[in-house]
Amino acid sequence: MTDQASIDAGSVMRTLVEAGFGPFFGVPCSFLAPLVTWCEQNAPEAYVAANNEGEAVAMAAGSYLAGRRPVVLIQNSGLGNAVNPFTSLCHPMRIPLLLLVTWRGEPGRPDEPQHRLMGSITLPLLDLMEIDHQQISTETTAFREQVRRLSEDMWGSGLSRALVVPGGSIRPESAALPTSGLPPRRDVIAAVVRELPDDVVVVATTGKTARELEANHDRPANLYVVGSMGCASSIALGIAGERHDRAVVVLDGDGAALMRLEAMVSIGAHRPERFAHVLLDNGAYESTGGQRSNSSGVDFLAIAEACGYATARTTDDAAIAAGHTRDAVAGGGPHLIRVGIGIGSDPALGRPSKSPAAVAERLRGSLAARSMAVHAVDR
Ligand SMILES: Cc1ncc(C[n+]2csc(CCOP(=O)(O)OP(=O)(O)O)c2C)c(N)n1
Repeated sequence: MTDQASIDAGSVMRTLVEAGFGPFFGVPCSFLAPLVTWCEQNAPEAYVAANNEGEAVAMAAGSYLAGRRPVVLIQNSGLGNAVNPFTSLCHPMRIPLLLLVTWRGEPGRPDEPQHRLMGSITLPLLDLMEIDHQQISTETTAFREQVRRLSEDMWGSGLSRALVVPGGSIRPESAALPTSGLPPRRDVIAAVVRELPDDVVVVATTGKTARELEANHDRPANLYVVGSMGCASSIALGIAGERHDRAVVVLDGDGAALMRLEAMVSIGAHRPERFAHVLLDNGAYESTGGQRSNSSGVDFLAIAEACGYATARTTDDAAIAAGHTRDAVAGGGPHLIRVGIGIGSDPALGRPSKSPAAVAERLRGSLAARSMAVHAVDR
């Protein structure tokens, strides 16, 4: 258990930059939100938004080769995406990166179930990767000394080093989220899901999409992908591949879709017919504090078409999105429906009440019940 002492984001960034570190490559975590927001507001050129954590490590490695002293900012769940470039790129090439990794699921602190296992293996995993680590100092002078020593050690050894960031270590700054005239995620989810038949499987991506679906429209054919960000559309494809009798809708986010863009290639290649890929695009990682994603420069419709989706449409209107989804589940897919949504959600939005295992088992039950009926008819 750690205490709640904290250091402000500006002190962290200024100390690192004064010690020669930068640029910063990352994928947000709410524990790191103050740092990313500080960069967006004060030094946008210093922060490079990666689409997944492995990419952040690889870009940082390139930046080191080009003469910089890069820093990687990620959530510990994203260590799973970063293991390969750390172990088979940075280690053999002796490319030393400074890693600021959060500690979701820290033993002894309450957190979500998807963070429990990674929380308990975060430090051993860093040990296995030969990345020496220490907890971030939350006192300004001690932090400066910590960075000075780390820096000496890293450049001497050629090995990466990590500062582990428990919840609350870096002080949040009040960051006003941008507003737009676009519909909130909650309204689009309501419009899309309300009219779907009960047997349509709905797979919701990590973060507030899954939380809003559970809080407002819980049903047995739903799956809440609470962790494994970016995997929702692949899970949906896996279900659709087995169950041609069931329509599948995936409620995706722009950040999640970009994290595993390869999923669209597979969806286009396998062409599930009753498949609606509803991409809720707010241009941000809203669930972790509204940091900018790379989606503003991305034409998801063109990507879908190039990957082999049967149709790709875009709208900023909840009712039109619902109509497109209704059409899509009838067949002729796969279909992409990109929906422009605003940033923002209900501040009182709760945490999931059901365990991930219970939700998965319930969906399996829903699929099994129907499959026995299908087999009975077959016989
Ligand atoms: C591998 C991994 N990296 C980072 C996170 C932290 N995280 C949870 S939700 C989220 C934002 C998702 O963004 P998007 O898909 O655009 O949906 P939005 O929150 O904007 O609705 C992030 C970065 C995570 N859960 N897993």
